[in-house]
Amino acid sequence: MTYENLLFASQDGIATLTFNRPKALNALNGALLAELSQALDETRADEDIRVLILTGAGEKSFVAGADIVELATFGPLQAKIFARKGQAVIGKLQALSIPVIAAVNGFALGGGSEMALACDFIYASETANFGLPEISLGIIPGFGGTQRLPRLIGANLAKEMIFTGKMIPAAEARDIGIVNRVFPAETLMEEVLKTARTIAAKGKVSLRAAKESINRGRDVNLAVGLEIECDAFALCMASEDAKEGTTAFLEKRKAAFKGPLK
Ligand code: CO8
Repeated sequence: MTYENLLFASQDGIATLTFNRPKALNALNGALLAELSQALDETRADEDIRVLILTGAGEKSFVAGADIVELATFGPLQAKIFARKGQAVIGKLQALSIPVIAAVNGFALGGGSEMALACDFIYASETANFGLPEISLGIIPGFGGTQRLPRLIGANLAKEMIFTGKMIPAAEARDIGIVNRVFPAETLMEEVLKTARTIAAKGKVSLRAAKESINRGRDVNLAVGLEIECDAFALCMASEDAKEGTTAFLEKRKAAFKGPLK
């Protein structure tokens, strides 16, 4: 499918979804969110896609937040509907069973940071900046920022970012645990692809089980989390991938994982 506000391409099991409104620094409007929802459905339906990468078109921005031109026209009811729509799409992103990497190539502000936070991890360019500047607009983050950011970096650091609305550079975002790795802008996508290829060569069933265990375990106590892990581990053992992985080790060869659970 082709989109107006997104570029979507897939090769060798790795799909790349590029936010594509560079004139507005890839700001999220209603049309873009609707297309993103469709693209995520397309990703989910395609068994061949093993890893998804999100990035922004142009050199300046990943996503500079919700589209303020559109936002400024909202009354409270429309704001609630829009926030729900954004949360639902970002929830759909987080719920994808395959690994998702955010390649943050510039501004990740407001809804843009919130989008990146819903990915499994973030690689950023040295030129990237992260922030939740909503407070400076007289509003607050509405696409999950008050919830996902404190869970990731702790309440106090999240409060400092949200209360001041200040942007922080990629290196600082890495130091406080928002970003995994920082690269020069020219090599960011190459590095993201390298990691994506490493992941794509692993078993789809075990990747899914690992992701689900971590994500579901994060919101429950340790005992329940360990139960989730046990069940997911047992389920992996029912897969062709587990048979292949263990046999390949014993036969001293590289495993060739095929994927779906039989
Ligand atoms: N929305 C719409 N247009 C934008 C946005 C945006 N978020 N960000 C930038 N643009 C546009 C600018 O208006 C400008 O357009 P034009 O060329 O037509 O004037 C173009 O992009 C380039 O931007 P600048 O000229 O401003 O570029 P600078 O390099 O000078 O500055 C900044 C870059 C610092 C990123 C600056 O553009 C900026 O501060 N942008 C706004 C960032 C922001 O506040 N984001 C948060 C938005 S609110 C949000 O995300 C809430 C999410 C939850 C919503 C819940 C729903 C109710």
